[in-house]
Amino acid sequence: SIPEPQREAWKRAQAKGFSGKDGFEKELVRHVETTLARSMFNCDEKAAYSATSLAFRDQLILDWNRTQQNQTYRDSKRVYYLSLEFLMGRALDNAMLNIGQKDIAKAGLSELGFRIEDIIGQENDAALGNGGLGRLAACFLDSLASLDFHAWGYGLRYRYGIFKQEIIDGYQVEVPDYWLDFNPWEFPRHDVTVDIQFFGNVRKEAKEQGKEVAIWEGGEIVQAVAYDVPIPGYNTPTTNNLRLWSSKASGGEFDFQKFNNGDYESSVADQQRAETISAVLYPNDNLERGKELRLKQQYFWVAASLHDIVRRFKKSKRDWKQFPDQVAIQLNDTHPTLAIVELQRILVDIEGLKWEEAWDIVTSTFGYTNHTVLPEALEKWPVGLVQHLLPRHLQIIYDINLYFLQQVEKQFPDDRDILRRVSIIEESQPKMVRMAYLAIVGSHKVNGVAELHSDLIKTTIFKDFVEIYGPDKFTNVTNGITPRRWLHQANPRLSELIASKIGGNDFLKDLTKLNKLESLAEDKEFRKEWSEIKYANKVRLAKLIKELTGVTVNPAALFDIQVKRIHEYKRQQLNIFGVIHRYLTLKAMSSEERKKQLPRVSVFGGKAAPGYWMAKQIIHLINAVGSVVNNDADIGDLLKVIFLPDYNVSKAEIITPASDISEHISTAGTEASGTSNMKFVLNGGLIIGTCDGANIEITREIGDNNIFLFGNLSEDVEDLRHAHNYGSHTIDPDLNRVFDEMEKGTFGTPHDFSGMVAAVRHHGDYYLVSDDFHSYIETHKLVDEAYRNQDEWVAKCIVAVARMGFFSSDRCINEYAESIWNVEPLAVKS
Ligand code: NBG
Repeated sequence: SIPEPQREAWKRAQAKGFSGKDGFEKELVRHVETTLARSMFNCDEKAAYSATSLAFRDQLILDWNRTQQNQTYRDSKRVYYLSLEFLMGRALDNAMLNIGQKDIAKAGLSELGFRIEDIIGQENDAALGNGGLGRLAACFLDSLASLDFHAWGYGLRYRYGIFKQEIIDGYQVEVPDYWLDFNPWEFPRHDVTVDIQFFGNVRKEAKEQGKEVAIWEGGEIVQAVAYDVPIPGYNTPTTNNLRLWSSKASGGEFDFQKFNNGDYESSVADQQRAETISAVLYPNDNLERGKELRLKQQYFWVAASLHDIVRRFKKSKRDWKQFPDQVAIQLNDTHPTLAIVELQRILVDIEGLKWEEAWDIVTSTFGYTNHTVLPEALEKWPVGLVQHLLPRHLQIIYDINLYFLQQVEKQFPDDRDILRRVSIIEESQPKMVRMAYLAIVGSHKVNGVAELHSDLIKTTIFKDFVEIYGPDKFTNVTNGITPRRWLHQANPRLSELIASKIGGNDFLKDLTKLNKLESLAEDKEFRKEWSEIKYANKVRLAKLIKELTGVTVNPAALFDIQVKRIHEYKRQQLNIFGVIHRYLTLKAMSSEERKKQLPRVSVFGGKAAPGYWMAKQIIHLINAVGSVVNNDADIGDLLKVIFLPDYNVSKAEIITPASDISEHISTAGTEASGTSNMKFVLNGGLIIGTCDGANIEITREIGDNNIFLFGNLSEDVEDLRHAHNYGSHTIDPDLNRVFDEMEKGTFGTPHDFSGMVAAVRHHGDYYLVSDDFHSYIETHKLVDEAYRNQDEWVAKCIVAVARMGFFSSDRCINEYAESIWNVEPLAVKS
């Protein structure tokens, strides 16, 4: 650092950031004219976006520097959130709002000839995630910074995020997402690199006093380069860091030796192979496919992050025993489980600690969050693959398992079968490493993400582990969402109305303050303002629908929305079958009767994993139904069916505030939590849902007369499935009518949809579509009836919003901090 006598000069020259509208305009124009080398004669919206972002990035980075210096100086315990996905969406709007300068930017941009919405709209989403799991990580980062926790996120800097979805002839087509085109929100740290080793072999070397050390050598080295993304807290100078690793061939661009020897192609190939590691996000939600490259991604990211964490710890010259007092690492699902093994390796092989001592440190450091009970989503890696890629790690996994099983054997001497059941190594053909078991054994706390889910993991997939460790190791932290993005940013008018009625913006930092709204539910004037905002939000969505699909929808109709990844367990098929049923019912009516019906718009959105055939069929059916219904003159505005292409975070910000009712209709016991359910209710929409995930707690909070629940309960699912397979399985007659119509070709070639029909009629109806169909249809009738009474409907919405305080991700983060991480917030000192 700079010697004392020169520091005064530094301080005089210190960067200050802009203040006020004029200051902003100056910075914007400076960036246009110098950084971008343009002028007022060729500054288009893209350039104005770039310059605005650069101006705000400068603001952020000053706070970032201050926060990081402060955190280093205070040297208190830090939280590290390891997640393979961070579904951040756009950054500019969020940055402006969190640092409280959006009004300035709006005024400045307008003076310079731009509309702020157009500028915000230029940004590509940072789509480094699939669905709920990745968006949860993004909400957590916002809360950690907003609450002044010392916390870093660690992830991968994918060159391609989740694919873009186009709908061509009613089918999903995947297009690569070139999001890094221009990204002002990241700081490349070419000086922060870590060499990551793969393959090779392990040799034991004798040391003094009969000790042995394992030496992992040979193989190949890939370089990890850090890219830092500043995470601004809301209304606080705290600006935390998200560090994303990018892969590069070690030793620079390419191997000059090979190049000089004329082997140009292979030197480029090496470089490309290295860069492949961080090239693409795996596009599966709730599904694991054991691909070697995925395992490489996991180790690459985990090893780079741990190296960084350990390097930071070692600077403080503390004893290793204090590591868990300085470091809490949260594993977002099992994807980063190798971090457990890597830390044990660092401590034993490199730092020379005894196994037991090291293992105590490791298990006190990690916490593991489980996000699913679906068997197809539980990660397992073939032993042979791990052996080949990470030979030393496999040995350590075997040792961890050995000590663990010895302990279990002592504890349950009479239960021979338990060892087979809980072993980290599954004795199958081929043998597999069970990552969830490894994560449990290596962590001090395991949590689920909603009450029902946390109960289910304790009684089903992790039952034996509750016996072994006792129930206290297992806990629940119900998910939440950040009210900054999901209310203030997505629904500015509603946020403003609320602020004006309950005495200011404080609710954005303490969402329980919304409860002051409750008394206004009966206030006629307030209800009117509320409805006007909802209507305006529906107009905004109608415009987007028109732009993206060409279909005109009536904003006065009831908007019924289901947006999320397409998955059989989430049951978009139930929804579209229900829509067909509605269509058939309308068709069968006289025109007089039709006039009495409530107009509806059914909106669907979501991506299907590229290899998920059934999910793609569902998308195709929705589009096929849309093209029939939307063009049927008998129906007109009574029913419109929309599939919105390329659902992502920035579209969610427009869709969510526009819903009257949204659908959260997973088969009971399958959706761990869901988080869009919370977003919709917080934006003044009611929900129709099953007794699953967080729907149950939402009901408890907002009251069961403000939610439309239907369907079988999770405790009955197993018996129903059993009955389908071994008893008689009669299909709901209304559903049969829907199927008959599909088979008649009403919506195009019946063959295109035969898989979906067969899944229910002939293949055991695993997701209980037929069992829940009747109550689903009946509940939609109740929705229609309730919507007719607008006064009551709006009152319900207001009461529901007033009672949503619990679902802020701030509450979640405080729970993690207290019950899992043992950390307290520390504001930046000026
Ligand atoms: C998902 C669940 C959702 C939950 C999010 C966030 C995975 C593996 N799980 O229900 O399906 O809301 O995690 O916890 O993506």
